[in-house]
Amino acid sequence: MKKRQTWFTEYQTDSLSLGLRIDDILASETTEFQDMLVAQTETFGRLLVLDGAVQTTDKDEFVYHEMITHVPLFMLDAPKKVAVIGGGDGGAIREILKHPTVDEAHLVEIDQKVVDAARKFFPAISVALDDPKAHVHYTDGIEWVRNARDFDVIVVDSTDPVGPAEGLFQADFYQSIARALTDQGILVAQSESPFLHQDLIRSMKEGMKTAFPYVTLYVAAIPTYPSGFWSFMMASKQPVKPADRARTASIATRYWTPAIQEAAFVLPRFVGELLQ
Ligand code: AG3
Repeated sequence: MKKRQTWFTEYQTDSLSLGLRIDDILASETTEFQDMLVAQTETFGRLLVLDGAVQTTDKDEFVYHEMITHVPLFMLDAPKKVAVIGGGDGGAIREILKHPTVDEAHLVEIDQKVVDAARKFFPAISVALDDPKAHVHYTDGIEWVRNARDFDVIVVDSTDPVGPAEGLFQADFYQSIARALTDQGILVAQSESPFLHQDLIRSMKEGMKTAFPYVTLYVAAIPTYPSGFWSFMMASKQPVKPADRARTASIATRYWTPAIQEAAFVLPRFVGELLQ
């Protein structure tokens, strides 16, 4: 049979795009907050797009979801209370619940339609959302964090800093996260591409520094995101280092390893310079 010649294109900048040939469009709707598309691609399996930006695919989601969660969680001996702001697909919650000490994993997603689509079209990603330890809140993460307390890790699994996620990149949000964390608590936020979003990375660092003395960056390869090279920013009130259990933990992962726990912070010179 002839292959369908329909393509999805993400316009990553005004002069750069990523194209994926798609076999089928599974959902396309405008929610209260954003445009959402779910499509079947040849190369990456199912694809979730919000406001024209690739959020996740079946084939490479493991990189992002493992790295945004295990790296901060393995800095602590026994993380118990964890929250994910955004991340409606549930991938971060799935990884967080692989840590046996976690007894509460909160997902704070503004757009219920994203969670509904994840349950329907991405069962392997959303699989943990029905776990009794998972608590799903459909509300604005900025509001929710204001009243949150005693969290060990808060993960900001946001879309790009335009539209609904804009406030998730601002200093006052980081300050309210600092109040929601324990003294040993850790903030991690996806921080876009070191090739394409250098000003953003610098401004996130300045914003986090208003609330946290320690701010670092680590990286991972994510083929469907702009430039394929992605970063995560981590902030804490005290210096952090991998817990002993990071070396011995038997946790099912495909990207994260005990060596990557440390190696991910080894930065190319041009990336390290973004933090100076
Ligand atoms: N959220 C971060 C995606 C940013 C990608 N940007 C882009 N394609 N322009 C991922 C959600 C996964 N839980």
